[in-house]
Amino acid sequence: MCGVCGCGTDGVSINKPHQHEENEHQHNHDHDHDHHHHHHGDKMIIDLERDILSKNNVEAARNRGYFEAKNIFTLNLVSSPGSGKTSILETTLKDLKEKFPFYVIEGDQQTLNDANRIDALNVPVIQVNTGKGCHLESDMIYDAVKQLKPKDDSILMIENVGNLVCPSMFDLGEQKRVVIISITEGEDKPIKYPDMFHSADICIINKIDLLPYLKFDLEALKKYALQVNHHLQFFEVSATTGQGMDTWYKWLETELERNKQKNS
Ligand SMILES: Nc1nc2c(ncn2[C@@H]2O[C@H](COP(=O)(O)OP(=O)(O)OP(=O)(O)O)[C@@H](O)[C@H]2O)c(=O)[nH]1
Ligand SMILES: [Mg+2]
Repeated sequence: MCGVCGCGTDGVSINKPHQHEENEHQHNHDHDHDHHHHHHGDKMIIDLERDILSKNNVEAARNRGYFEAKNIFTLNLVSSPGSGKTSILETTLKDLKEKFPFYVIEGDQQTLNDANRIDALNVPVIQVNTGKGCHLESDMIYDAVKQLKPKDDSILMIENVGNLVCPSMFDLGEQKRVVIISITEGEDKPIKYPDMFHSADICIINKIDLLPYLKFDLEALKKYALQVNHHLQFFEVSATTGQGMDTWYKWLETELERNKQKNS
């Protein structure tokens, strides 16, 4: 069990799309719930939390060193379920895959659905199924990267498990963290779930094609998000219509170049 967010880390599996199809609807339920530690009040929980996060941070540093040495520009895409992480990836890959070499790591508790969507675009992808886990951790990225074998000077997109809370605490060794919020979620999410917005470098506001149908205040969303992170940069897009995607591509290209200069 994870002492940070209470989720389990049992049953993690790393799969290539279209393989291990039997994993899609099954989950290993014979895991051992009798852990080898006992909680004596809050102290044990705090120690456990510190251990898990510091272990993750060490492994994140290892990942980051690997990405820097190979000049792989790595992004960690985080959002609540259904904000459009995979849709934004699909549109981005369709538009830019001839220009840059992309690799994708998909994180979900179960299914190969998202990996199959990326695989359909002929972009190399690995699915990490976290089982009971509600976020990706650095060692899962390390294992997935070993299978994915991204080339030097490429872009690695990591789609985290849909969850607006726990992934914020786990550095994966990425260069930039991208938080996605869709306008159907309500403008107050950044102040309700501040850690995710605080830890992000940029914020993609998705599904703006739905603005005419919703009572949603875009300026209020930005105001709330800036309250928790005044460096946050916004991109207003629709993954479906492609509206606004150019501004995000421009950012990606600029940061890619900046990252290359830094690593050379
Ligand atoms: N109208 C509209 N729908 C969108 C847009 N982007 C995504 N969707 C829809 O939103 C739903 C969820 O999209 P996904 O891309 O699967 O979302 P996700 O964040 O990857 O979801 P999880 O991986 O399950 O967390 C799908 O039905 C998409 O078609 C958009 O820009 N506009
Ligand atoms: Mg997805």
